[in-house]
Amino acid sequence: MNRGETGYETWLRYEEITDSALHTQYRAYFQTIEIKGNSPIIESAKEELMQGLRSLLGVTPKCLSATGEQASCLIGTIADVAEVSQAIKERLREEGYAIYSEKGRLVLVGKTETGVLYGTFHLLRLLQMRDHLHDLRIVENPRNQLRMINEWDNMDGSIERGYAGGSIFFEHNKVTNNLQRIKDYARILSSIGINAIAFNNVNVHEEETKLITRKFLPDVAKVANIFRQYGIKTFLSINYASPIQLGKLETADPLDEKVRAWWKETVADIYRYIPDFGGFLVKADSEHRPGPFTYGRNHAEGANMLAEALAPFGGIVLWRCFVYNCLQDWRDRKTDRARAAYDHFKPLDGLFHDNVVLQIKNGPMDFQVREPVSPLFGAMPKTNQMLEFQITQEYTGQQKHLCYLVPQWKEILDFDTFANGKESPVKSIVDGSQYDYKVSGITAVSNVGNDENWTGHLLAQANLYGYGRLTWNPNLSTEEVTTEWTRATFGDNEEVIQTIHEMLLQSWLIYESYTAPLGVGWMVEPGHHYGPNVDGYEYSVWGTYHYADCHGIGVDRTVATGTGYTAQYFAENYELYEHLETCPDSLLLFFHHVPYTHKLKSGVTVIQHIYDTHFSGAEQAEQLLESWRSLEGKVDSERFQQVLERLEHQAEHAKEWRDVINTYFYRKSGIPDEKKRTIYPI
Ligand code: GCV
Repeated sequence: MNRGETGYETWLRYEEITDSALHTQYRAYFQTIEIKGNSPIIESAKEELMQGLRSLLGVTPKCLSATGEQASCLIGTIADVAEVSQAIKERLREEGYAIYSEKGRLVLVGKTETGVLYGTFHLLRLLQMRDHLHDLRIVENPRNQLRMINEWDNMDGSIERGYAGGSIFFEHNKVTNNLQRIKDYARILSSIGINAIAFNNVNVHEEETKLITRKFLPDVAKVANIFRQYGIKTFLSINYASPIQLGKLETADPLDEKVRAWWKETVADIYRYIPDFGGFLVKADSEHRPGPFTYGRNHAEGANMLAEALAPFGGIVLWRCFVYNCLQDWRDRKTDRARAAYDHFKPLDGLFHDNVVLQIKNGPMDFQVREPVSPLFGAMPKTNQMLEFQITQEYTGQQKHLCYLVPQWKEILDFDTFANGKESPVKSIVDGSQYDYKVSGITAVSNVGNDENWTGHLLAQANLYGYGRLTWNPNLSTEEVTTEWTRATFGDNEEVIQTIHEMLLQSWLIYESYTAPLGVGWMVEPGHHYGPNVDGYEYSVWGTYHYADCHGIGVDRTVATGTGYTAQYFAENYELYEHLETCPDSLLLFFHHVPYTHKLKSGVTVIQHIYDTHFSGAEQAEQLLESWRSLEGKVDSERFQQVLERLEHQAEHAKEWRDVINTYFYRKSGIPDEKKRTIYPI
């Protein structure tokens, strides 16, 4: 605890074990180790294990290589470890592993080499959690096939919506030379089970368009080589207009023969450099990006053309459903951005090739602190789907505020879509078990940059960790994931663990309460989206995103009188959201326009709820700071200080949120606070 720590080591800091009984037990198991194989992935596993054990136990175990002597710890793939039982072999799927121990001997087998690597991280985690190693019977398989990270990194070194410094991948319009940092990142990602990455921004500007050319492919290949050693496949975001920009063609029409040929040649070239290239991530026809609409083609035609080029090499297309007209005029109160993804994609079900996956943001809008689950999940049984989360905290405090998103993600994963009757939660759609999807999974926008501690706010590392763990197994509980991260990151002191655990678990609802209660969203400054500005959001050019006037607030998305968005849900959820009586308070203003005097299920009026939550939210932000202060001297000073500064800012900024929002709605509604607290005129 006392060594100077910056946060760079994340949860892989492998703090020394001080309990002597445990130390003795662990040492016995790692007296001698035999690791079968020597491929790059196995080497990564070996390196990690040695580094971990050195740090945890203070010893370097003896490695045996086929000496005939029996090692106390045996590691390898099922092909290399002869003694694995048939029962275990049958239970292991691609990337799965088993760890078992008996009679003082420990065996770790992976179905594949990647399984060995994941198993190694699991084994080290057992030591980090101070678990016993006796009588282990662990068999693990990932629930999701694709467990991915998207970086929104630009080649000039900036990161769109990045809050932890610049890019670790690019600088000065080149791929960075700092490959060690990329390797360290690959380790971090692999430790939580990530197996795919697209490392350039989905908004592909002029320079990034060239990443698929021979000028940059050798450098992209260097990055891919590093990720490969950690079981991670590399993808690239592409510009749909590349045939025009790079190929000097007159069109990028997906049905044009020259365009199709151009993509085929380009893809073949990419595979010459990166033989296991994952494929393309595509943002098309959204926020000024080019796409098939320009040529009167639909998105199935647009995606399939790329899919055909990638298919011979086993590549896939990740096609984003974040397609909407950001400049739409919705003053008629019938036009609705929330409808867009479903309206565009649902009619295309069954038309996409089987190496296309639709990448769908968790909600119908855009990563707000609270919004409903996208109705597209489960609505396309004949089309591969994957879920997109945002780890980077664009609308949730930009890593200056503490906002632990695991509880939010759990709610989304567990949300019952009723797509296939009761018990069709989102997690069962995207893990491919509900429908016969060939490819599916989960992806998320990373929160990492080149800040020494990776995520700016040290505690934001918990979001990255939690994301990976849930993607591996969405059935893990929030408590389990949170405890794991807290222990691995801060050590054994129970008071420290408890305090941080509680802070994390409360933080999402605290952030919601002083920013945007009742599902209203979007009350942020334009452009950078930080800080309160009720009418500020840049795409609300035609008015507001919340329709607040002197009588009421909220967006009427009902079929009866509104935009009809509620009809996009399966019957049970449609009924829930359509009616004021059943709509949950937390999403009331997302679905309904109501007078300020409307009584919530909680018994208070909407306006009073706004005042109350903003006052209490700001107080709770102050309490987060106090909780952290109580840990002074119990957390190493550098990391203590880092977090302290962020929480101090948060507590102040929460007051600004409180005052701006309360003042605005007081002025709009003319209704005073029942509790007569001071609402500052701004
Ligand atoms: C990468 C939101 C963000 C954009 C982002 C976009 C997307 O609109 O503000 O920065 O662009 O989502 O997901 O494509």
